[in-house]
Parts: sequence; structure tokens; C-alpha cells
Amino acid sequence: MSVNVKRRLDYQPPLYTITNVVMHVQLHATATRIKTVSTVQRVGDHNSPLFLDGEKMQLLSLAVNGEAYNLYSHVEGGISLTEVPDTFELTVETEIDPQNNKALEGLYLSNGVFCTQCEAEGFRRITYFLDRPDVLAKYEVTVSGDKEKYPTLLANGNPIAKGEESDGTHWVTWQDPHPKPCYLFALVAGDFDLLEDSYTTTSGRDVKLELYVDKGKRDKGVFALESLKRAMKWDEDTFGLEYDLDIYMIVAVDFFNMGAMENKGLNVFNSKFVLADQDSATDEDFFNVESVIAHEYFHNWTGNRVTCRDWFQLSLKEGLTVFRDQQFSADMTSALSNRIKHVRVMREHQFAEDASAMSHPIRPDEVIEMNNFYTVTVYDKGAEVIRMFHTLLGADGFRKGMDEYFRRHDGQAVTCDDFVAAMQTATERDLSHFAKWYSQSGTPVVGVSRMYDKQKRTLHISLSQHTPATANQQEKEPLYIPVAFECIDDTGKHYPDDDGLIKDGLVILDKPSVSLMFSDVPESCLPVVLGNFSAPVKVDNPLSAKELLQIFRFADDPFNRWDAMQSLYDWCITQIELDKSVPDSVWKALADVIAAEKDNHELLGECLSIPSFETLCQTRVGVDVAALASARQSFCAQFASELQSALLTVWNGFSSVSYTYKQTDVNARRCKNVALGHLARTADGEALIEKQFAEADNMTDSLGALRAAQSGSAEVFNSLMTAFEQKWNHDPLVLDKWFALNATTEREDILAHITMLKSHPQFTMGNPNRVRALIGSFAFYNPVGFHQPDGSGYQYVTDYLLELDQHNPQVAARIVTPLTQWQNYADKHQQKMKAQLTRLVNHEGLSKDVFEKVSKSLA
Ligand code: 0A1
Ligand code: ZN
Repeated sequence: MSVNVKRRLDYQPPLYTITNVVMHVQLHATATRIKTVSTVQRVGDHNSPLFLDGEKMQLLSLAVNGEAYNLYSHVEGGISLTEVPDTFELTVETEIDPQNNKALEGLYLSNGVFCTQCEAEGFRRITYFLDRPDVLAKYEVTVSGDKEKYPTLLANGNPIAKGEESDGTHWVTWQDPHPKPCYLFALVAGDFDLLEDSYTTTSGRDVKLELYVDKGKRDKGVFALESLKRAMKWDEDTFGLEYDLDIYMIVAVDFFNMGAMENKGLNVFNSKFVLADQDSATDEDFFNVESVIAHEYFHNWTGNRVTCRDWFQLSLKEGLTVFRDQQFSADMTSALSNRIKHVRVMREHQFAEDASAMSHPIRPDEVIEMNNFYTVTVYDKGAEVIRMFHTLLGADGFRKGMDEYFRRHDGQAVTCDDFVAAMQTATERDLSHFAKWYSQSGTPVVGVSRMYDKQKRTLHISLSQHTPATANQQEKEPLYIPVAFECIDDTGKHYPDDDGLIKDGLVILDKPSVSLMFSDVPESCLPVVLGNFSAPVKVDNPLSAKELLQIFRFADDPFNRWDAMQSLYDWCITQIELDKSVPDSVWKALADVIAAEKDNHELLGECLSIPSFETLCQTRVGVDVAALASARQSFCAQFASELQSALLTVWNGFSSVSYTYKQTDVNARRCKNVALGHLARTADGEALIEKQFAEADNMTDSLGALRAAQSGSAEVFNSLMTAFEQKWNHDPLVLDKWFALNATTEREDILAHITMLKSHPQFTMGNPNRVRALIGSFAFYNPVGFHQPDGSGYQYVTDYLLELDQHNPQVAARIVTPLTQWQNYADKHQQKMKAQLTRLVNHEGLSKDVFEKVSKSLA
């Protein structure tokens, strides 16, 4: 396969630019016509041809300054025009087939709704254009279509004219006053229910808020609209950023490759992140709706007003916007549970990515298919890097830096270096060493060692760092790592170090190692590091079970307390793997923990959660899946039996008031459901699960019961699943939860079971949500089923991906991820995983999306 690798350092500014675009889009299911009039300008003094990106469409006509133009040729990926004037009007007419666009990039028609997805490179499937983020133009777009089928016609900006024709069509013209790159272009047409609201900004601009949802789903949009207003207010209060148009529209669609898209003034959302009510959405769904709504809204400044110069800079907008949405969510809900959520994503997914052949820095250097770089590294590790700026500069310093960033770059397409420079100037800090986080990939390991001198009563602690080589980079340099640090004895007393290297609770580890001395301290003193997960690193701090419990009791930082429990569980599971038993003292201590924290539902809920299989993989090498899964299982079983009465008290502790989505109730429900998950493994489990399922007045508790039932008897699980399916058969978003539960259940005949589910009337390969729920959940979250010793799980997923890839390469490339992360598993798994990867890479007609990931993983 011939592939075109793009490199960050090859960036060239555009040879031509486009300043103005006037488009007419005549919608038709299979033959939509687009007439685009662009004002093109040569940049600089050169005679190079004008290359326009274009794919998968028919070129109907081309004119320069109104005259038909034939000095052009079709070249790979577009057309090339020679001898064009310095400034001119280019008219391009194209035709496309939205109904048969199953890749869901560009303009597509699904469920009777026309919608666009142009990031990263979808606009080139609509018209021939300079499809790159550093070409910013003003757009005026007229959309016309059948009035009955598509009563709503939307595009970016403000509506300025509309009309009707005698043939049953109507049209609306939209004008967006803000210059934008074409990846922020959007168009939607369909028949929706509309929720309307308004918001007045601090400086007095009245903004119309419009939320479009499928007919009959109006009530499920209320929470999203309220979330939007909270996000608008928060961004004004926190960053002084106001909205800049008179109208803000959000459309929920059922067919969408990702979560949502921040198109200027017209966000398009996967309906999963808009629709929510107490019956059909869990607490987690409500949380996600609010956070995705905020994320897209925050992009209006971090992404749209200041955009990326090229796609290698993606983390400029994504890392920063994820950090902003995380801060918002923490303020709206609670800091601790949010932080734990982020860390779980890092440990379960980002660390795995960074240890695989797809490892890349948050600002990648080489890309084949840009869509493959919307990754946990660019997004979540990117957000961790922004968070470290915040930690190092403080909230005020960070705000100063942001103000400077907007002062310098509003209206521009810039780089990550520009962001760092603004932060640096505004705060007068030298951030050059810190900036290595942008270019170095891999997960650093921070080692902690201690030496206590009994005679002198001194403690010497050494912090060291080491980043293992990654597939893309052999040599690693020391990074600038802020390590939150506490030194605690067994009475809870905290100690400062002799030399004052701990400042504001942080030690800066900016060399291979740093030493700390503590004088006149007791032997029980412990180093407690990485409070609040102060850097995206792994920690190697050998601590005994007793010491971990000491940290749990006395650390100031609640994240450290939670993390100590996670390490304790990890330690216990290791004992089981080594055929040793978990000491009684641990069970006794755990019972004390539950008793002591019984009213702190937030912490208790998190502390009762056993690390996931995926997280455990990251603290081990050469994982034998069945062995690790069974060690984890037997720890969970023992946990339930040893702590049964304490867990029962927790489950009973939350008196069932009627449902509200408020934080105290969310915490209590979580606690209760985690407890039920454990109790499912005891003799009383069945009765409790059935009771909770029968009495639940909300989806969180129904699903909590089902999840618990997954680890209890198959009979109860199956009967509750049947009842659930009958109740929710009409609602695909709810059914996705049911598909996912099916796919993650451990059963002998799991592959046959999935095959049966593929022919469920609600399942379709064309809808990414269904595919992710069934096939994605299986590949990512059913370790025992996916990693079957005979390789049949790998083969099953591969067969499916080969078919899916023909329609939707983007989604196929995402689901192939677990297969590409073979490095962490035992040799017997590796061989069989690689056999399927080889099958994929040799497949004729494989998309470049899947090819990039698979070929890298085999290299
Ligand atoms: N920018 C969006 C995510 C997004 C990216 C790519 C897409 O299609 C390839 C769609 C959406 C966000 O961060 O929310
Ligand atoms: Zn984003």
C-alpha cells in the first residue's frame, strides 16, 4: 500500500489563501450539488500551481473570474490549477452522494438528517478547497432543500435571508462574520423538535440558544440546555471569555463518529451526549452531557477564535479544552471524583497507548491519517500537561498566561510553542525545559527510595525519573516534573525537608534524580508522592500494606488516600498471583476503613472500587490474561465475603429518596452500587439485586443492579437482562447499555452470543454507537473473552473490522486499538494477536486509517 506520511517539521505556509466563501448547497439524498465561490489570493511571489484538496466527489465545473477554466488537472487527492491570477474568484461546482456516505465524514444523510463533519479533513469531500486549518475565510452559505422533509436548514453564524420556491423547496442563507478554517464549517437539515432559551453575556449581548433534537425528545434536551448556560457563565467568571455571536445552536444526531463537534455557532452532537432524563440516563450520562456540552462551548475560544496552524498542533486546542472542561466539571460536581475519573482514563488507556507502537508525543511528529490522532495522548495527556502549567504557575499565573495568549493570537492559527511563549512572557517564568512534555512521548516512571538512619534519626529520600524508550523515540531526556509531596509519620504528623526543596507541597524533579533530607524524624516517616496526580507518570514507591494504610489514614491529599487504597488492592492481587494469601490484618483494616468513612460517600465509593483489569495490566508485564483475571476475581470474591456485613450496611445506608441529579445523591448512589457489585458475589446477593432492580426509579440504580448481576448467577442476570431489553427496546441509546453489558459478560459462548446480538433488530453496523457498544465493549472490556487462549476472540474482532472498514474506517481504526496493544501480554497472546494484525495488514483495500495503526504495531 502506498502511503503518504506527513511530518510536522515539513510545515510550509500556504501558497494561496481564501478569504471569502459564498456557497449554495442544493440538498438531494443521492445527488447534492454544491456551488462554491471562493476569493483566492496568491501569498508571496511565486508561480506555483494552486493545489486544491478534494476527494470522493464529482467535479461539475470550474471557473476563474466567471469564465470556464480548463488549465487544471486531477492529481492524487485533489486538483491542480496553473496560471491563475494573483487574486480571483474561483467557482467550483461539485456533486456528492450523502446517502451513501457511510464513513460519516463530509456531508452525509442518515435517519433523514443531513449533517456535516469536517474536522479534520472532511470539507474536501464537499468541495475542492484549501482544506487546512491555517486558511481562514468568511462564509456565506445558502442551503436549499425539500421543505417537507427538511423544514430546518442550518449553517454557521446568523440567518440573514430565507425564501420558498414553487417546487416545494425552501432555502435559508447564513452568514458567519468570524473568519474560520473550513474544518469548522457545518450544515444541518432535517425535521427536529426545537428547545429555545436565551443567555445574556456580562457585556450585555443577548444570545439565542437553540437545541435541535429528534421529534418527540424535547424533554430529554432540557438538561443539556441548562448545562450550556452554566458553561457560558463559568467561562465568563473563570477566564473572562464571552460568547461572540447572537445565536448558539446545538443539534443532536444519531449517527456520529465521535462525541461532538465545535463547528462555529452550530455544534453537532452525538445524541448520546445531549439526551438525558432520569429514566433513561445514568448519573454518569448526566455528567458526560454536561462535560461535553461545556467542552464544545469552550472550544469557541480555545479552538475557534484561536485555532491550530496545522494538525500536529491538535493538542493546542484539545489538551487545553479538555483541561477547561475538567475544571468546569470539578466546579459543578466535585473535585475528587473528577480527578479520579481523569486518572483512570490515563492509567487504563493513555499509559497503554504510550507503551504501544502508536506511542506519540502530545504534539505528534508524523501522521498518516489525521483521524487516528484524536487520541487519549493528544486529549488527556495533553490536558495533564496544561494542568501542570496550572500547578506550576498557580491559578492567577495561568489566567495571566491565557489572557496574554488571547491578546496575542485572537483570530490566528498558531502552534503549541506560541501557547508556551504566551504563558512564559505573562508569568516571567522560563518554561523551556517544561516544554519538553510536548515533544517527548512515553510514560516517565518516578522512583522513590528511602534510607533511614536509626542513630541519627535522619531520613534520606531520593526521587528519580526514567522514561522507557518508545517505538517512535529511543532516547529520552529528563523532564520537568512537579511531584506533590508529603512526608508523614504514623501519628499523622507531617515533616518539612531540611533544604526547603518542598515548596507549596511540590518538589520539582527536573534532573535524573533529586535528594531530600529530613532530620530528627521518626522511623515511621513515609514519602507520599504525586498528590492529586500532579504529573502524568507512573510511580515506583515500594510500600508495605501497613504503610499504604498509614497513608490512607493520614495523607492530607484525598487523591493520595484513594491511591493508597488502589495500591493496596493491587498488592493484594499480586499476593494471590503468587499463591499467597491476603493477611487477616488487611481485612480487619479494610473493615475499619469502611466504618471510619461511612459518611464520606464520595471517598468511600471510590475506595471500594477495585482497580480494573486494564489498570492492573499497567503495573505488570507479560500479562497472562486468564491468570490475572482469575486473581482479580478471587480477590473480589474474598473481599465480598470478608467484608459482607460492612458492605451491606453501606448498601442499606442510602435511604431511597426520589431521584435528583445532585452531587450528594450521586455520591451516595455510587457508593451503594459499588457495594452491591461486591455483594453480588455473596449468598444474599441475588435478593438484593432483584430488590434494587424492581424498586429503582432511575437508570443509575437499574443499571447498577444489572452490572452487579453480571458477577452473580447467570440465571438472575439473564432474567433481568430480558426484562430490561423488553422495557427499552424502543430506545437505542439505552439499548447500547444492554449491548455493552452483554458484550462484557464472561461466558463460554460469548462469540456465538455476540453473533446473535448482531442480528438484533436494533443493531446496525451503520451506527457507530451500536458498533462501539457491542464490538468495541467486547474488544476493550472483555479481557477473558477477547484474549481466549485459542485466539478466537482476536479472529472474531478482526473479521468484523474487515467488514466495518469498508464502510467506516474511522470507527474501525478505533476498535482495532486493543489488538495493536499486544506488547503488554504474555507471549502466547502476542503470537495470536500478531497473526490477526498480519491478516489485516495484508488485506487488499484496507483503509489508511486501519493500515497506519496495524502496520505501526507490526513494525
Ligand atoms: N473536535 C471535536 C472532536 C472531533 C474530532 C474529529 C471528528 O471527526 C473526525 C469529530 C469530532 C472535539 O474535540 O470535541
Ligand atoms: Zn475538543
